[in-house]
Amino acid sequence: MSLEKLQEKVGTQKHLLDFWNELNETERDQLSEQVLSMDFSACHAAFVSSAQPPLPIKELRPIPDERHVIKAHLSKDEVENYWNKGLNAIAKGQVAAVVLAGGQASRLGSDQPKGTLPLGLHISPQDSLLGLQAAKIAKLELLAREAYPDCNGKIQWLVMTSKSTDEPTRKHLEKVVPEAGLLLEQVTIFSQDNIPAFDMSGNFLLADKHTITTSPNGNGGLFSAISKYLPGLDKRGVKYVHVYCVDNVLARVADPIFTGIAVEKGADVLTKTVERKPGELVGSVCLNDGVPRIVEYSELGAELESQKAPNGRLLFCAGSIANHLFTLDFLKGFCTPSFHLPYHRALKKISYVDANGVVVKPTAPNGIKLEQFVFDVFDLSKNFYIFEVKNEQEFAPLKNAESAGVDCLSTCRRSLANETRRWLKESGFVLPKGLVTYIKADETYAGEVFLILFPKICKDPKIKPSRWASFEEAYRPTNRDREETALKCLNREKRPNCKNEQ
Ligand code: UD2
Repeated sequence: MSLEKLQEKVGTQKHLLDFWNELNETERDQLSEQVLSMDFSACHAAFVSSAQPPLPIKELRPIPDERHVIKAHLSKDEVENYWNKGLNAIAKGQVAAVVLAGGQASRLGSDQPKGTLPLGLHISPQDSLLGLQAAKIAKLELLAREAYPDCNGKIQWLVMTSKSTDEPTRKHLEKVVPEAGLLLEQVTIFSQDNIPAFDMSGNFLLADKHTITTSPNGNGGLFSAISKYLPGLDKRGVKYVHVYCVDNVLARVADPIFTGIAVEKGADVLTKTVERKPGELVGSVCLNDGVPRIVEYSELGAELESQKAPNGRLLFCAGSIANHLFTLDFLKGFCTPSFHLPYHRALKKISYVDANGVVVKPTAPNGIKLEQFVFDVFDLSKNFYIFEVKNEQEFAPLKNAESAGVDCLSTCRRSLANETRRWLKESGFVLPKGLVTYIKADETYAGEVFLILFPKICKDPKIKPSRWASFEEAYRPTNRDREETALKCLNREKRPNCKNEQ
């Protein structure tokens, strides 16, 4: 490609070619290829339009009570009914899970993708976020097969990466997917697009003399990137697509209760929330002019942010944890390769090559990255629900380096250990104080381990399932403990079950 042609293509961004004469053949090829692959006017238009808030605020209201399912308010039977409906959908192969793993983990400061980092749990294959998720999927498939022996549904797992996370994520999945007992065929890895980064005036930046700086186009880049896989999912009979962030160590991947609510309510979009407390800087799910959306803390304004409802909770109490469920029909309604959402601006410190060819590492934000947000499609929903769960049971994200002291590796481990302790306690076992234990995800999905294992153990004392080992090592229940739990389990098993449900 001649220099003249490239100059024509870059238009006003001529500085991108300032170092052409210094580049070797390979570097010239790389820069030419990047320039030719970019739509300069579309990028410029995205920069200009992102100056305005993507979705202007009109009138904000909370999600009405009848569309706000609160797990803590459900009876045991209701929970079980939703669980059974979700498990039934899994058994029929109707559920897919999509993990958003394209983020650059800049706050964590790791050069390895978050999903692949060792968590320090020392249990293989789950000692990474992706490993843990793979094991949960395998466990759910097993639970679904046990409940519906005639069905052999697989959960399709789609992993969205980006240019920088793709290769290491693929390598890691090649290892943990078979270890967890999943088939590589049920995993689809695809990459979202990148978009150029800008200086404050809208000029493109050079990362080095032959590379234009780009970054992933936000987790809302999912919808164009996934579009080509939707026909395949449709063919397999998938109806429900769980979309969640890679960084939540307590994420209940393909949660049957979540899916069960979508099945029962006929919801096309459902999002998990946790109760927002005063001053918490999280986005709130609400209605804007009657249409569902997430507003930032700053967009709510001081008055609405702290306003209380008659029940004593915050009026805007639905804190978003980036955990959504879409029906496949909903996605099929708008996902195309060229679909994009309005861009949001994020001010960032972006290294760049200055006019002298020197790489500058700024100490204060000097540039703008554009991002689409996955939840900006909520306004397309025709039947929207929120499902409120407990923060400590389902949300412990890995966002920061250890020095931050919050949302870091040690807090993730602590949350997982606390949740394990709670599961054990609910099953009648109290772990000795100070003892930290984790139950492998192939032993339990969300604490139901004892329902499955104890009746077997009690009926046949010779059975010592190997998957029981980690718990046995930590705490040896007495026979009386076992009998009591078995009794509870057996009583529970007498409830009408879902085997014939279709
Ligand atoms: C996200 C949510 C926020 C809140 C919070 C809770 C969005 C836009 N924001 O904010 O509402 O619920 O999580 O933890 O969802 N990712 C990609 N590609 C990208 C950028 C991000 O796949 O281009 C993934 C990333 O790997 C992660 C997830 O999206 O799994 C969330 O990204 P984040 O950590 O940048 O989002 P955060 O914490 O600002």
